[in-house]
Amino acid sequence: MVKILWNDRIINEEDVKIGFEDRGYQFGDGVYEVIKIYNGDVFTATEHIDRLYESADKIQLVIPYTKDVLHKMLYELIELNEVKNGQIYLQVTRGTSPRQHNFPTPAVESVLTAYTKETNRPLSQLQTGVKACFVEDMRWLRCDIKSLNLLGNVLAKQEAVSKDCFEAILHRGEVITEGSSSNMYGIKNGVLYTHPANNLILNGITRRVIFACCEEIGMPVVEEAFTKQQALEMDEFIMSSTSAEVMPIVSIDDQMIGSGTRGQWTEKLQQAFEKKIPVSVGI
Ligand code: DCS
Repeated sequence: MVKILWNDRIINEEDVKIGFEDRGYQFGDGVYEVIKIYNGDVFTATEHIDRLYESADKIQLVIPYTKDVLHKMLYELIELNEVKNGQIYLQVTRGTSPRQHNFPTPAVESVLTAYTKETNRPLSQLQTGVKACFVEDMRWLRCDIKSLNLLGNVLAKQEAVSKDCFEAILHRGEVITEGSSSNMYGIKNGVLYTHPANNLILNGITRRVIFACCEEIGMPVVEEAFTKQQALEMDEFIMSSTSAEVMPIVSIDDQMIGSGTRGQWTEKLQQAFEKKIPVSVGI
């Protein structure tokens, strides 16, 4: 029986009751996280939980449990569901109350749900790399918040998939921001370039792990926005996310990047990343 974390209780899936007037359902009024489980251990759990509370804070949503309690509940959940390798999806909404745009008056309890899922690492794509395409970034101006409102991201990913691409590279005008569910980086002459962590992108947890990896392998990081044209002229290109890890992008809009295969710096980064995850099955 699959167990779900529902507020501060872990219960059977069929016992979870979500109101049709849940503000997450009606407005996308809430925040979420996707966290990776490697070898029964939650990877970068503290960073994800911290970012969840930061996102909640930015939309004035109160999570009525301490970070510590949430941390313990997540461990309990993966133990009960016996997940070895997979992920946790966790979301918190502003609760259930008669539909009105402004916050419920009086305030209601937020609604937290978290569940686990077994997933495999994308091992072959980490070697071969994936195709991407440019898509105009049509999202709002608070992309630093990991909000449940994902329509802009959903439409961008759909456009990419319809073009047989793994990911959409979003751009505002000529400037690359990030992916529909990932961060984007170009590598030129041994330097890693990526958009600064401001309101236009999500400050990815994998992005932070990549910065640590860059330090270890002696690769300078420049947090500066670059253009679509500059992207096409990079020696190597990568995207990162909790599920995609350090993923090579070998073509954009059917134009080859560098040699059109995984580059040497990408491989070094992947190796450094691999050493940080609790299980090493090789890439
Ligand atoms: N940018 C966006 C818009 C994202 O949705 C994500 C993660 C990232 C960057 C990368 O952040 P992490 O490195 O912290 O994962 N998106 C999650 C999602 O919705 N599915 O998988 C990861």
